[in-house]
Amino acid sequence: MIKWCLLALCASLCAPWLLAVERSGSASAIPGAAGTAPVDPLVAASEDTAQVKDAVPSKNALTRIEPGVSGIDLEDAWVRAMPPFQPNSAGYMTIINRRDSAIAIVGASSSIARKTELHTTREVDGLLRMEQLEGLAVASRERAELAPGGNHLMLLGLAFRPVPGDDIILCLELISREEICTRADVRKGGKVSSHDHH
Ligand SMILES: [Cu+2]
Repeated sequence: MIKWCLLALCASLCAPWLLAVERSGSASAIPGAAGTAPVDPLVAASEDTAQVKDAVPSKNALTRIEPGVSGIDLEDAWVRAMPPFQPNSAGYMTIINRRDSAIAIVGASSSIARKTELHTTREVDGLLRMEQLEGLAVASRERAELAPGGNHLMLLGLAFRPVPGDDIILCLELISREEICTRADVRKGGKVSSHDHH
C-alpha cells in the first residue's frame, strides 16, 4: 500500500538532493526444497507448524547485531532538529554492507518516536512527496545513503523535541530478523533547507 504524507516538514526535507542508493535484486536461493524422500506425515506436520511459528513476526525474535563485527556499518547518523510543536522529524545515516550477500532493511525504530518508518521522496506533478517504503536493499559491498531529499527514516510521534546536543538511538531491522543500532546526534539541516535559520 502506498502511503503519502504531505507535510509541512516536506518543505525542509525535500530539496532535490542527489542520492546514491544501490538497489540490489540479487535474491539468494532458498535451500531445502530439493529433498524428494517420502516423509512421515506427523513429522511433516510438526515441521509445518514450526515454519508457521517462524513466519510470525515477533519483536522477541530480533537478534541484536553490532556495527562493524556484523559486516554492516552505520555511519554518520543524525536526526533533524525541529522547532517546537512539530510531531515528526527525520533520521539519516550511511549504511555500508561489507557482507558477501545483500541485506534488506524492512523496518526501523528509534528512541525518540512512537513509530519509525522507511520513506523515500519522489517528485509527483511538480510536488515533492514522501512515500513509505516496504524495504530497502543494499547489495553486497555497497552502501546506501539515507539523506535529505531522498530515502530517510521518518520519526513519527516525537516523544520530545530533538535539539542539538541530544543523543538518539536509531535502529534498523533486517529481513533476516537482525537488528542493528547506532547513536545519532541532532543537527539543524541547514545545507538543504532555507527554513532552518531560526
Ligand atoms: Cu518521510
